[in-house]
Amino acid sequence: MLFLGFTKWILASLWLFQGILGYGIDANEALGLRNLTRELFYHGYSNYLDLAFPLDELAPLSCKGLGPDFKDSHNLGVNDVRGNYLLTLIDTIDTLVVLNDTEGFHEAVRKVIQHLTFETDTKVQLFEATIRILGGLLSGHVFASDPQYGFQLPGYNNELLTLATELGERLLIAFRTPTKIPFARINLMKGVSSKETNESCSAGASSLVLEFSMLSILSGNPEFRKAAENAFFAIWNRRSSIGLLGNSIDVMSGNWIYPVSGIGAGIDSFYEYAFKSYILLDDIRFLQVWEESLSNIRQYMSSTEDYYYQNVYASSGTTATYWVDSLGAYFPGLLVLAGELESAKKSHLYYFSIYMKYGQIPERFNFHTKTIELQGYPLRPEFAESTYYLYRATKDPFYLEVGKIILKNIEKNLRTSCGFASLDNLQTGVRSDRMESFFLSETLKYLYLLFDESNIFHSKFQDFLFTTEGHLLPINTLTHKAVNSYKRQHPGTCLLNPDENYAEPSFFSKIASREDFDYVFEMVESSHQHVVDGIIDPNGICARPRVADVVEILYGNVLLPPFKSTERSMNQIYVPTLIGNRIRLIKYIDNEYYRIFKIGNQRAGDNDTVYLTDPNYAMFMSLQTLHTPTVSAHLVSVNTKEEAYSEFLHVHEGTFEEPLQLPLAFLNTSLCNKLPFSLTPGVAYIAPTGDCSWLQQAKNAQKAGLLLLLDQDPRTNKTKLMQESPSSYFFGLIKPYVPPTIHLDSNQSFVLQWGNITVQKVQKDAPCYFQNSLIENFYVCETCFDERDYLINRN
Ligand code: DMJ
Repeated sequence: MLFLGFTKWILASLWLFQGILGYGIDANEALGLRNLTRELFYHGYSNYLDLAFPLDELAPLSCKGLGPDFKDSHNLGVNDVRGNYLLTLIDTIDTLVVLNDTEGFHEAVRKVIQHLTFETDTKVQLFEATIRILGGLLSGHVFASDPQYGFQLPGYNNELLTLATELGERLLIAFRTPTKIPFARINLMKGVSSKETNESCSAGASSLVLEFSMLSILSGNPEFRKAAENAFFAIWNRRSSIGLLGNSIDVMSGNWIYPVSGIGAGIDSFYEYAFKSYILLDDIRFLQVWEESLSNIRQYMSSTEDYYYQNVYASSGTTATYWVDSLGAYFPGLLVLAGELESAKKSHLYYFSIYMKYGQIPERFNFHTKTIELQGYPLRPEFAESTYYLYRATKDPFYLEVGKIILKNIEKNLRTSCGFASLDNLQTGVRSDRMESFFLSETLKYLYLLFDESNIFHSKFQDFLFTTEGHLLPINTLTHKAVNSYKRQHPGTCLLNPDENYAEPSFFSKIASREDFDYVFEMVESSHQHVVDGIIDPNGICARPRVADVVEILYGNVLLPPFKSTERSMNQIYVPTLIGNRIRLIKYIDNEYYRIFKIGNQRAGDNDTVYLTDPNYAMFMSLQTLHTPTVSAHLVSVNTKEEAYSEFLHVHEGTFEEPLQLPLAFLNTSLCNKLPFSLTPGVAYIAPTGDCSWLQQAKNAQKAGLLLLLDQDPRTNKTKLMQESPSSYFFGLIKPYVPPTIHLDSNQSFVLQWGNITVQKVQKDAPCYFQNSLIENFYVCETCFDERDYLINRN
């Protein structure tokens, strides 16, 4: 009861924000949200200073300070980050700059100078010490020292840089391994213990380049950059034959310990630092790593068209786990930075749909069972971070709305009397007494920037880069010169999609009106009616569509409901009958073509293919049916609703009434790898058993052009359906129907083309007759369109 109760409560609170998506947030409201973010920040920060400082973290339920767990050295979740070194203060230092709080910033710098010492007997994680402490100190130094930004501290004598250099020197010891891959943990006072584990995660060992390079640039000592760079490439050079990194590695031998690849926990910031190091240092080698990585991510990890990315075995690229983690929500932001805007939007939508399902993004969400695997929410920033990047790139008000939902949810559900609590279990609402430093360093920083259009980092000082902990590092000739010998301009690389590079704020959401908006929610089995409802203005005050550009075609008796509804399977739409089905078309920008944007109840996007499967028109199929061995087949397509692995594959109801007559061909390679050739239409193929999952084989078969998947071995009659890997299946390909296209010819007549069948022209507003009389009573009218339908499509 409690379980459901809390979820409902969260969702109920989200309902407060319904009805506004798509109307935009005006400047006043954005200002209000910015100020609310500011208020939340100071609630957390002042309480930290009053109740916790100089300890590392604030305990938001017991209202006290927290340092390392000295009693239990194995408590890594705590000891990896709390080094007894003013963690929250240092991590927060440049958020004060972003908030334009000069006095607060100066006060913070003075406190650090007065209290910080690294002569402390604590063992910390190299990565955490680097991104939170070193990053914070370096960023603080840049603003305290350089007058051009307006935050210079009077009397400042490079103390933060001196402290950063001291920390860097202590950390350098961890890099002394035969592989140059650093140990994951180091005692600040004593160095690396002889009993220290050899295991380090890839992200932890490799994503140190930004901070260490900046330290070299500012201190003049090249050793820091060299060490971090060696570690980065030592990890990269151990990628598998298909270009994938493992999750954790033995720093002494260089052998992978957990050879599973992904974009989330354990590897995440490797990719981030590949691309960002290229930006900061203008070093082409990092760009090459990023480009190769992205291509491999897309090939092996991307599920269902870039909406989410799964963990795969590094050696084979086959599925290893069935969850996405909340850390992976940074990836859309990184994709934006790298100019991959379309993929970024999709991936962000996927996380958004999870967010709306639970009112937070759980640590792990199982994309197969569509349930939570790890229940916590420790105030992480990644989703807000990506939302921020996407807003800067698109200026789509949808992202402001998302930010507003995140912010209000934090305020309503996570605020305590002295700070902000994490959630131990986001479904029961059980809280934990912890406010990680990244909440002030990143989560609220990104939200503040999201709402603060006039922030100096959006105008005068755009040449800054956020580290993985959200610390601001300047990009300038100094950083670019640091690796002069590699400096090269890479042709064809841009930071943003050129189309949207100069995005202006808009009142309407393009994102919320995408045709895949519902689809992504279905992928995670989330209800979002309250979101969609808000897209459409019930009072009709939205921009009006161009009426004449939308037409509707009705077949047969329009009073009859469709006999069977149209069905979507991924990017294919099956239309079981034309009778009574409405097809809506919208004019292309070039004014020559109409594109179908809705068929029956299905919205059709640019990448969709429409298949008419109306048995009345079976003649078309028989024209292409070939003869020889008989194979019984089930029609299989992609579907998101069924059980088991059927988010990818779904057996349509009923087999073909008549067994298909198809020539058989045998493949000598399994479908575990992508076929190097395309399958021939009209031929059924038998593939040998592969040792990867059935799902993987089916996906590869689909890429090769498969329309039908046979679940039955015609020789043994053995049916193996919907089982997990590895198993033997048979794949066939036939193209009994080809997609119809409709366009307007030079005489302003509609033309329906259906494969190589001769089609008749159809006069507008007149009944039409096809040559073979298969389609009767074809009507076109210009006015029967529904404004709502138009508004939820993107034209
Ligand atoms: C932050 O400390 C950093 O963003 C890091 O890269 C991983 N994620 C945490 C917050 O979730």
